[in-house]
Amino acid sequence: MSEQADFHSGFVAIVGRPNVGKSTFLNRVVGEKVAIMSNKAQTTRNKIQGIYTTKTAQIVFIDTPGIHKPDNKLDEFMLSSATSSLNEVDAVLFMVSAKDKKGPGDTFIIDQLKRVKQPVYLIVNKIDTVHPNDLAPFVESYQKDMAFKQVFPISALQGNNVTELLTELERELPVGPQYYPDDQITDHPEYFVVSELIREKILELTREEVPHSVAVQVEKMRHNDNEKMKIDATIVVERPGQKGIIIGQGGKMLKEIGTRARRDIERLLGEKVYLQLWVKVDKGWRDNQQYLDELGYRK
Ligand code: GDP
Ligand code: MG
Ligand code: K
Repeated sequence: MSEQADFHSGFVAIVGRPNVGKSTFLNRVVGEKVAIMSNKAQTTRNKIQGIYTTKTAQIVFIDTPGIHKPDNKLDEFMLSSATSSLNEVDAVLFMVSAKDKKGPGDTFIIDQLKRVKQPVYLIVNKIDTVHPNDLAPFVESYQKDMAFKQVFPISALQGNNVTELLTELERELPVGPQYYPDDQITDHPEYFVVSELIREKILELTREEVPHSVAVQVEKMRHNDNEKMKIDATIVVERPGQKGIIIGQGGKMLKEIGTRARRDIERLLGEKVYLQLWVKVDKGWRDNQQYLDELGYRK
């Protein structure tokens, strides 16, 4: 796919205290089916929660759990990986509930967000529950703590102002490719989630050495003779160096990616899986339309 000058895409993280309405928002934006499916695949960090695709843009929403005051070592680890992931996305939505007073939980999140270089939007959800006059002082109580790129009062439940927010995000995201096929999500959700789980392990294990643009194509998923689900998937990278990193010394890295991905896929599908991974270099894969068609990507 040649990157069209008018197609924007990128990753948007949603953070906020429990019950502010993050899932409700995602369900409204991407459709219940996808959001529920992703919850099933809930595993580690940076779970993709939903993908919003139009003719001109693709917004990939990422859930960022673990942003709360740590009280043990695991929490600390979760927090540091969560905050560092906030610098890898293109924009951050900080969602609060107009129904609830600002609490220590919000203040803690704000302290983390102050260190984020990406644009941070304040999303004031549940405006259907408050009097319009109360909105301004509520917003000010947050704005005195930090500067937000923009403030969006919304009702995820009723839909108010959600379209406007999506339009702003489309504009904010850089020009880029359509990372994910739109049809595969609904037609073959398991293919999509499986490829996502593999991709997640690659990014998790290789850190910054392999870019987010790495593609994973699930070629086949079928039961073989001994009833095990056999999955073949190809990891597509742009440079031989990246292939080397993914394979690792003596194939160690690829094995680890496969082991971790298989565990999550088995949990997702509820059955034993035999996972075979291949790595392929395609220098211009993002420019090659025929190849992208094969992968299920759209122009
Ligand atoms: P999450 O924990 O941040 O994912 O929050 P949920 O999406 O699960 O929502 C928590 C509760 O708030 C649910 O009962 C939702 O129905 C409710 N809720 C979410 N958005 C709104 C809204 O815009 N208005 C109202 N009145 N309730 C909402
Ligand atoms: Mg939720
Ligand atoms: K998803």
